[in-house]
Amino acid sequence: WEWQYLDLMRRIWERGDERIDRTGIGTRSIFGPQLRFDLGGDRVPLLTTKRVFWKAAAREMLWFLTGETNIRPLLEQGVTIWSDWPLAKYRQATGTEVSQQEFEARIVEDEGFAAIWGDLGPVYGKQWVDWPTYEPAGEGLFRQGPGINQVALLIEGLKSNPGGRRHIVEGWNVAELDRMALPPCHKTYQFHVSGERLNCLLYQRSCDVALGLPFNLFGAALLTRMVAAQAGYSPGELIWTGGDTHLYLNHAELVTEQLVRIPEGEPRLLLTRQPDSIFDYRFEDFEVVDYAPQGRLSAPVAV
Ligand code: THF
Repeated sequence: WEWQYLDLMRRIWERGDERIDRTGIGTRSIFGPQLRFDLGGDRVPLLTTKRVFWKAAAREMLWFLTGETNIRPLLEQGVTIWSDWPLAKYRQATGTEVSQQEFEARIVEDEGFAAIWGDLGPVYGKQWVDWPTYEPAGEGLFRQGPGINQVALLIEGLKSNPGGRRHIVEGWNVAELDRMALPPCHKTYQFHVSGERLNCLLYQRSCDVALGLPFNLFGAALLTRMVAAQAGYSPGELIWTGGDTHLYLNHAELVTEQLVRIPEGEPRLLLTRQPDSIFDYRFEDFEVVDYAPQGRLSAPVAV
């Protein structure tokens, strides 16, 4: 399958249209590609043409499932992929040139500081497990109702109504977009039962192919595996569809190097324990085997 990823990368680099994006860095971009992977036999879409830090992606996925939106628990586990946005905000608000390391250390050490500067707003986790509701409170007023746990409802729905066409987890809460540090990129997950197998279709509105996509694919595969295990299905197909699917112009070196590499091996993802609920997985429950990637390729993240 990895050739699908590399072909996508080549297509964007050679034929994408160049445009100036929100971050000002500039991208080459195509609209609406699709990738498909069979998750059967424990196979997992993990790139072998560079080392992907799947452990950070797994910790990120577990963090989403807790409903947490503060980067502090991620930093406590050494995961720094969400630091850039709060850091940029802090630098802008205070006019200080604090380093990323200093900022991250302060978030970990100082709970009050973290509460103010570490929160991303109502992003993925909040919408997934605690989507806000409103109830009429008389005289045209509304009060907050109980939050909706979309993930819990998903598992229930998959068990009780396998033929359903509404098995969706949605991150795009229109009313709250302006309070999010970043509106969700991997915004819609739809699940589909086909016989004994559970398929997942992920729609990602905007995709950083070099840095984000390897994480997002692994994360979606892991989520599908957990959902399948909890709802009693075997893993089926993962279908990824991108909206604006791009390569940043400052990722040229990574792209050029990765495109001469040849995929090798077939990594597998093992879920070694079956907890009672999808919310009870721990990082230690995941194991990746047969993963011997080629060397790391680093590139700057656009904020
Ligand atoms: N914004 C942009 N511009 N790109 C993204 O990939 C992205 N994300 C999330 C939100 N906004 C985004 C954040 N996820 C890395 C990986 C995933 C990210 C952000 C950054 C990254 O830098 N990866 C490096 C280093 C990883 C590490 O040190 O652990 C890598 O080489 O993979 C897409 O969801």
